[in-house]
Amino acid sequence: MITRRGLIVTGGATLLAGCDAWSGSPVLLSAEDAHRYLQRSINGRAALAREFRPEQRSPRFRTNGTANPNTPEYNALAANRFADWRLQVGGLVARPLSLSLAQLRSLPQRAQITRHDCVEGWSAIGKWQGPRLETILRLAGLRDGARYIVFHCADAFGQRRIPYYESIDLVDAFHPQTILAWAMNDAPLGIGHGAPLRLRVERQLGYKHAKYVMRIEAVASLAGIGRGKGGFWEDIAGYEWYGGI
Ligand SMILES: Nc1nc2c(c(=O)[nH]1)N[C@H]1C(S)=C(S)[C@@H](COP(=O)(O)O)O[C@H]1N2
Ligand SMILES: [Mo]
Repeated sequence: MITRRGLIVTGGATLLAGCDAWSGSPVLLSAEDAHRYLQRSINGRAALAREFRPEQRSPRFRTNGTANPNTPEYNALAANRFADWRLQVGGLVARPLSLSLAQLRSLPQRAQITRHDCVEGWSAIGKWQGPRLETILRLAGLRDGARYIVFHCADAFGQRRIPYYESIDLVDAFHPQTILAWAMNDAPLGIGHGAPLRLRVERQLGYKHAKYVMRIEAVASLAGIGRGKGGFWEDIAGYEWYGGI
């Protein structure tokens, strides 16, 4: 017998009782249905995005949104190949961090070949490498009350020059495929793709994958950041905050 969140498997039949996803009277499920249900609802957000083989990578991976922040500060950092760049980690953390690219490269690394899906309707497969966000958050130590991780970017987008930012919750922050990538297709990230560091949050749409990440902030609430909807596109165009694929 398995009991998890009200799911009870007895012999060949399964009784589902008192689960929020299924209101009304208890439902009888086959063992196969029960298995599928467990996969989807219990592993749901923790499931891995599909990974691909090297030869499945797209020959061309377009850039989208900002292709170069082109501010004096960013240009100065880029001119020095980001040797003076530091990732700031702050907010609700026990130990604020300032990490160089060399330090990020010396942490345990994860590499993954995944498909990027842009909400505008194009996709591309590429290889990404960097430390897991979890590794950095453990170094910094999240304080009580931290619920979201906000990524502040170097670029200001559009004619109104609104700073790009994004945010994710702790489920995605600790997801094994959520990494801060400094390499793409085995080369340092190019400026078009977000140099020196971008987020990969593989279960979500392209706009969540913040490029040009300068600062990471742990917060209790998204109110007071930008217009409070959790991201640049969420604020200005009503995109979903959770851009699940
Ligand atoms: N800082 C920043 N991050 C960003 C964007 C942007 O304009 N600025 N565009 C987003 C969108 S809509 C997509 S689809 C991807 C594009 O990533 P790419 O340029 O590497 O293809 O970056 C996302 N992250
Ligand atoms: Mo996108």
